[in-house]
Amino acid sequence: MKDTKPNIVIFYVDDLGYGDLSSYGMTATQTPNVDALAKEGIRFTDAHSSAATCTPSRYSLLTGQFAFRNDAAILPGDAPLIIDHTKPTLPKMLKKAGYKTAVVGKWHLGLGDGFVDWNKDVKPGPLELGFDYSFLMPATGDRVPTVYLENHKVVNLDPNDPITISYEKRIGDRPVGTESPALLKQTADLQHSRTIINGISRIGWMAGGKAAEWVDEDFPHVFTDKAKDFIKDSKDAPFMLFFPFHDIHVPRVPNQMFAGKSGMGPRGDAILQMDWMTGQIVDELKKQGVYDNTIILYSSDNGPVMDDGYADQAEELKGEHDPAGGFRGGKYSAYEAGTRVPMIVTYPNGMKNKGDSDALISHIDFYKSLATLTGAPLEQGEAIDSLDVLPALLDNTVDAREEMLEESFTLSLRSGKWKYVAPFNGTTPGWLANKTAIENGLRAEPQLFDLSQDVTEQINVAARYPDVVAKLHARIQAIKAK
Ligand code: NG6
Ligand code: CA
Repeated sequence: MKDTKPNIVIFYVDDLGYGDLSSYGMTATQTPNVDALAKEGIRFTDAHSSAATCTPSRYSLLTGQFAFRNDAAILPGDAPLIIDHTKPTLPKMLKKAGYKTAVVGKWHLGLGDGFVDWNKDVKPGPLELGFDYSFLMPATGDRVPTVYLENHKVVNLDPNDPITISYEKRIGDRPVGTESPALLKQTADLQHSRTIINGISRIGWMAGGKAAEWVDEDFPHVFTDKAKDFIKDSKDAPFMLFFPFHDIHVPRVPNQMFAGKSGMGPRGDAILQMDWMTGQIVDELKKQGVYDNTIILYSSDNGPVMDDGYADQAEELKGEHDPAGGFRGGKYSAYEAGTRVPMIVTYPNGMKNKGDSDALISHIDFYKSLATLTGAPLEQGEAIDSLDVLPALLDNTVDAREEMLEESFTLSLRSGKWKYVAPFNGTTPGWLANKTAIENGLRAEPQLFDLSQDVTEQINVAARYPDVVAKLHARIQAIKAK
């Protein structure tokens, strides 16, 4: 008998801000495919990535635990796997419930258990974490190695031209950005000016692996096709597809189908590309007759950033467009735009009430909500920071969290109408301090905002409500000690 458990598709866009969809107020260009999902399901207005950067957000989504518990921060491209593969994970949990699982897209959670030899089996990685199939960009588009990894193997690797990478010193004979700017499609800051591959200088140096190099402009087809193949092959089993986009992260090098189409330069074009990819995958679900029995969770890993290392004129060409949708801050920031992102849920067979929802939800809650949805058993201590908010995911009249932790370079707590940003006494990384266009929210003194009257976090009322500050600070300490 065919299993009637719903399929699960998690679309995880990279660096998409709250205001970056036409269904969330963007007027400069249109995202019809994502907007169609918003019309058919619930459009959340107070949903959050667990953190304001990529690795920590993904870490939490796949483990149901806060990234600070494992010091998970933005990883270099040669970092080991940051999730303990002997512990429970979201895909392992779903496998117990009978699911076939895959990840297709950007990984950025590290690979291997120390030094990675890209010419051998690269593991542990997603397969050891419970994915039956993986097709990855290993870290991000701006980091070497610029090759695809399918399960344990680099795709198209010529054994006579082995790959080596270094994040410390120059290796190989490829040109580098600092010396050969004429070869570049976009100029970049020093950090992103090492080995040039496909006209883009990257973070880190790479030697060998010529036949395996990716072409950035091909991403939309390559990743979409792999996702469609997985859906086709899995349509008779319940399946879970985790689809973390590379878009709209830097380098933004859209396919010619989208280049120049948004009127906002490569960043806007990357939004159109992401929208098209979403539509293609949703169409495949419909073609295979499984769309109605699929829950789609669509969101972004952190807030928006304009200049993230490459001169792609994101700021200059954005015109009136407000990527943060009116909220303060952006990617990296402790303020709301760091983690408040678009989130849409569709599930034709299971949705109770659709429309807008202002329920407070963190992506860390996908874990327990999906466990409930699929009937998967949880182990003692599994996903300790996750909350079952399934009723709110399927009904826009139902509330979710009372309290929610947000991770950035400090910790913040939403509680009722309050937003508390804990003091930051560390040293702001130099590259972040230099990003003057983004308010990172890091202050030595406590910050407290009353979001019911001040949703843009302009007036710090910490001095006026010391008792609230003390209470919320103690709550953060208690969550840390859990
Ligand atoms: C930063 C990079 C930035 C981006 C980010 C990761 C520098 C100066 N900046 O360290 O370009 O790659 O890491 O983005 O190297 S994330 O969305 O994957 O977290
Ligand atoms: Ca990101």
